[in-house]
Amino acid sequence: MAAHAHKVKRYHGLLDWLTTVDHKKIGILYLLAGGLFFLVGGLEAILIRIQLIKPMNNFVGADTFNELITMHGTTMIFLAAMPLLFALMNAVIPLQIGARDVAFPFLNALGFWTFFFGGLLLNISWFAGNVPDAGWTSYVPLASPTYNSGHGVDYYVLGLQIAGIGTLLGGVNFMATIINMRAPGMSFMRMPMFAWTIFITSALIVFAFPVLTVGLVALMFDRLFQANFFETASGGSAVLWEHVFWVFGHPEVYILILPAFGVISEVVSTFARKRLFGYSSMVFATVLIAFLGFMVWAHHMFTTGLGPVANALFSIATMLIAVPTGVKVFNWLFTLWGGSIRFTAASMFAIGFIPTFVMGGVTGVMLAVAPADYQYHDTYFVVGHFHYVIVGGLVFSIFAGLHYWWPKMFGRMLNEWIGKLTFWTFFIGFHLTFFVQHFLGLLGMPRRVWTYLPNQGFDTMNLISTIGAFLMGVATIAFLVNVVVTSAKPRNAKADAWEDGRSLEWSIPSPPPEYNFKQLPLVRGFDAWWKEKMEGHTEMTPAEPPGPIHMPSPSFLPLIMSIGLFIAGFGFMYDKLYLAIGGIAVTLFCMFLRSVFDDHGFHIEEEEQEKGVHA
Ligand code: HEM
Ligand SMILES: [Cu+2]
Repeated sequence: MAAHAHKVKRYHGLLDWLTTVDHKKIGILYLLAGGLFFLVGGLEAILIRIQLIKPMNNFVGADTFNELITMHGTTMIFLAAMPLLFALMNAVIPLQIGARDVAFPFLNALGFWTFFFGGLLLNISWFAGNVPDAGWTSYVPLASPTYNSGHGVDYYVLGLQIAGIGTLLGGVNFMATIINMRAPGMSFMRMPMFAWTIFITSALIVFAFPVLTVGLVALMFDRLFQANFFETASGGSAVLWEHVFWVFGHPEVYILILPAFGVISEVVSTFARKRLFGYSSMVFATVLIAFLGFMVWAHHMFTTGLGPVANALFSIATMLIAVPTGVKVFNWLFTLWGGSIRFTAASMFAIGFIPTFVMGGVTGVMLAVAPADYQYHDTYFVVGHFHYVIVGGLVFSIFAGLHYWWPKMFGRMLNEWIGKLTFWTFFIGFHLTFFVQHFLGLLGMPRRVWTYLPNQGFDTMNLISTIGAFLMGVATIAFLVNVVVTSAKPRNAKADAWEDGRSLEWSIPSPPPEYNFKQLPLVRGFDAWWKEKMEGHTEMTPAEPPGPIHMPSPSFLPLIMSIGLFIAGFGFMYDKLYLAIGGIAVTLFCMFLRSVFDDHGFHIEEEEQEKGVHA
């Protein structure tokens, strides 16, 4: 214990989770919180579907219905889908690039707690009796103080601002991590595909989230301080909000789907026991999708009256995205082609993803035809389309990623039988729910309607859609049962849990020790671990000698800083200036403490490290 004298307090149990800056533990926190919000968003979806199960139903009132669709969409996108992706990013990326943690562990913890408290603030609105009800897009003037004077939309505006800080910090962190923390020898073009998609997604976050933040601040000023950014009568512009929202909103859907593409590439390649086909074209397709993703936002506004020239340009740009996306789809098919495919729960979700996502993509191209969109816009065809890409795409891949990396995160393999039951009930439930919605839309059923008249051809398909939603509910319960059943099993998953692992995370124990790698590995090619195995090595070649390992200190500050913002949110909303100032003061004081007291961290000495070269 000679050289490194800094005594750092290490916590255990709950205090350990409240102070951790370890990416593996932060990944599990994102999984818990994101999973909880997925269940909340899923319950809201079930309630929506019960209301729409038959014409003229009054299971819930019209106002509650508006609150349900608003909270369902907002919760699922910001508080469930993205945090679940952050769970996989935190659990896997440092391991895949051969690092001991992310570039900024403290910031990583702050990112999690600001997301969590922002999400909490938003959902407390259900108990405050003031729930956001202007749709997840919160269009003005519906969301402006003139037409929406309650505090509902304030919860949306303030909750998303706080949660958005977390996402932005995450984007900055993972960009810095992937640029600076790659193991010796891991050049960019040797990185696993998942790491590439996370790198590009982080760049999208850095460019898109500030746009949303600016919009939310302007809407907050309109609502809380009588500004007129979007008040048409006072010289503001309602269409401006739509532009601001979708300049963020469309890249947001790529922030969701690019990581999903990365998961599919990993899972398909591992379970086909084949190198990913067209690796370089996959990388360039990802970059191209991200770039074009910023050029298409107005396809959500074809009917707003932007004019034929603008509509034509955004229509063409949107269709262009189908090309790099098609490249990815064919590369997955060619990876499977000729492979010795193993059908595990993970690979079934990945293989089920491909045709399902393509169906969502193709209806996307249909929607990109501006004249035709005058028919599709704001109908159930649109609801069917985006659920095919978000649920059929993203949620399928999250299930694939969780079944695939669960042994690495928890040291136990999920039960395969229950896993396959989860797949089939979710797959069938999904297509039952959303396929018919395309036809409901073509028959003219608008979205966001609380109920509908009988005998317009909507009845049977709405019944089918609701039955499908319940089946997806059954699948989700099956997954939860699997989690509980598996947690009772011994922690005996192997390092290379699927025996066909290709990237670095499968070269270290399941779960990895706190410091991940005893000695950082030397990477000698793409599919680094597979390459070593094919040359008969049972471990990675070390890139450094063994020695003491430096670790960052745990800290309460990220939690307290986020609680400060949470309190300030209430202060601003209910005009309690002392609360607003008090909350901000707490946050600023923590920042002051963090900036004046150096964190020297601590060292794990060699003798404390687990035995075995890279154990
Ligand atoms: C898992 C099962 C799900 C079901 C059964 C479901 C069902 C629905 C339904 C019926 C609507 C339309 C409400 C209407 O316009 O009348 C809706 C809206 C929406 N859903 Fe889902 N959904 C599910 C999952 C998801 C997921 C995972 C996401 C995102 C990650 C999502 C995002 C949205 C969004 C953004 C809206 C639009 C809300 C609005 O109009 O403001 N949904 N959902
Ligand atoms: Cu879009």
